[in-house]
Amino acid sequence: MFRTLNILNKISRNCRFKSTGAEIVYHSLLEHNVREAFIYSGGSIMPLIDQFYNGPINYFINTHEQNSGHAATGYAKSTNKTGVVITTSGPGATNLITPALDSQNDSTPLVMITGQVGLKNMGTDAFQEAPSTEITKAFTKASILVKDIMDIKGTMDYAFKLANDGKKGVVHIDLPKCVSTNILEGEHSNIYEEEINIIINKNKLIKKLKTQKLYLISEAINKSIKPIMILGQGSLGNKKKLLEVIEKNNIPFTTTIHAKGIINDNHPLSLSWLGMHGHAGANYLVQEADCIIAVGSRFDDRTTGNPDLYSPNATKKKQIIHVDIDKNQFNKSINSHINLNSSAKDFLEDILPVLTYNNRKEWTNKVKDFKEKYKFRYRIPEDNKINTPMAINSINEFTKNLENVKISTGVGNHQMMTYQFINGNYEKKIFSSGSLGVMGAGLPYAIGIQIANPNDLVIDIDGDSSFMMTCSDMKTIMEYNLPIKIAIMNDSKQMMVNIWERLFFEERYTATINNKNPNFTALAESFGIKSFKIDNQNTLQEITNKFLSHKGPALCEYVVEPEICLPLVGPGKALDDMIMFEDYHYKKKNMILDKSSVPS
Ligand SMILES: Cc1ncc(C[n+]2csc(CCOP(=O)(O)OP(=O)(O)O)c2C)c(N)n1
Ligand SMILES: [Mg+2]
Repeated sequence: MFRTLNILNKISRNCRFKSTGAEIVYHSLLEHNVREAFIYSGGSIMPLIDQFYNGPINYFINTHEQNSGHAATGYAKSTNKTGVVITTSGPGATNLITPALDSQNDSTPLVMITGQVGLKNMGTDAFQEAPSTEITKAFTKASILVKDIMDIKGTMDYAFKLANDGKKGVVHIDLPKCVSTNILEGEHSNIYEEEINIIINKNKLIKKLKTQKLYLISEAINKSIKPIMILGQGSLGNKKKLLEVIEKNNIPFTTTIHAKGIINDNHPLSLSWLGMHGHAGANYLVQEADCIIAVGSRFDDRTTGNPDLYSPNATKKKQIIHVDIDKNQFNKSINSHINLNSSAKDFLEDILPVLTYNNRKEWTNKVKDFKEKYKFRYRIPEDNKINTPMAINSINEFTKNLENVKISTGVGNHQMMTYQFINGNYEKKIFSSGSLGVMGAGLPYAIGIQIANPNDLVIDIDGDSSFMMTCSDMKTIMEYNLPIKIAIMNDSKQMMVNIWERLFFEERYTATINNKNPNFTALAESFGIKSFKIDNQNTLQEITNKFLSHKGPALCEYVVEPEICLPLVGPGKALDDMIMFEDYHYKKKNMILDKSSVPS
């Protein structure tokens, strides 16, 4: 701490007396409380990277800029901090596009700083030149090419403010090499002062405008017979107030994947999570509800099914309510009848006093029935073999009563099954790429999560294909001796897509079968990572326990039988038009139904 202050003082002195652009950026990172950053070097960014030499900010190097971006995203998702990723120009910047879009789409605060060729060389197809801000401005909250050293400080302040304002997201700063090596002669400009004031005043204004809408919302909820609250990522951090609201008015709730666990899945009013592979009870009752209250959720198409067929009763009654901090989310996919531009926190505080008690016995009983009736199911394969749900269940057995577990996933069936079979007893327990759905995020996410939460048990539950996309980052685990546990569900398939080929492409299996996979355990050992392998039921729990109790980094290959993930809302179907477990497996004789498949 003392060392940090010293450096801050020294740099602030330097800022007044001839700081370089790179020094100003580094100073600003310290001012914004950045203590960890994910960086990857290269020519144009060297002046800034050089600032990290013996400096107080811990830096981490992944094996690819995409991984650096995902690690910064995992870091930010698992904390209330802003992720910071710094790369060079050209390929360094373009390699960041995928994680930046992932971060933006999942509302994760990320400041990405890229090097750029000198201003005079821009537009000449110079070595390692890319039109970086032109590419990123299509999806970020702001993409700023800093042309003058005077503007660096103001730009950095604005970036951290904007990334965390309202619906959080990505701000990209592109830093030409001449700007980072220039020396500031005069004062910092106040280039974004006005924008920062607008952000501050906008938030005050939003608060004032709400009264009438709140009245309409309370009327709708109070008279509703079958309300459901849909909780999204924007509602995280408000467990206490949420409990008061739902319990006072007996409002059942369901969540998106990101908000799973915000209130324990075991709560009697919980319908678990909803959507394409979500809890069938939640999907059925969202369609039956007469009032939908979506809080901090943007009606992502994975959670609505066919929007034209969405919640017909609530639509008819004009009682679809959308509360979101970002008014641009209103009426994007689902037309809502009452929109409230508010943070979840303010909304819950304001609505609580105007709700009246309502016992809604019939509706809440139905919720309990449906929750039980449609609990997630899986089969037990023959010949003592295991499948992905069984493997995940064994991980759940080990972790379900622990408090500091954080799990990342790849994208695919294993991801959906993780949400199905891991206990949702607290928020921010499972992290995955929800909106962009990018395979390969699991391992670098876990790295960022472990760095941000050094004392937690961090597990990456990955698919064989997802893992292969970024597995070079085992080197990063080895480099920093991060005690991450990698659980690979090896079904030798891109199973999620393979199933779609089975269901919707007349079983023409194309490009979804991994005929050959590497020897995962030998691969892990070559990175100095302890390895385990499980291919049968007898050793499943025992080896899982050993694997997860191992002190350092470890990888376990689960050799799993391919398994379909159900329920499934097919393309173009209404949310309650699902392929159900019982229907799909009816008459299948080679599998035994597991009656006790739901974790408590
Ligand atoms: C970068 C990227 N490319 C393609 C896809 C499309 N996709 C979604 S799931 C999936 C298969 C995933 O396979 P695996 O990681 O083995 O998981 P499994 O479904 O087998 O559990 C594919 C190809 C994607 N989501 N991300
Ligand atoms: Mg697979």
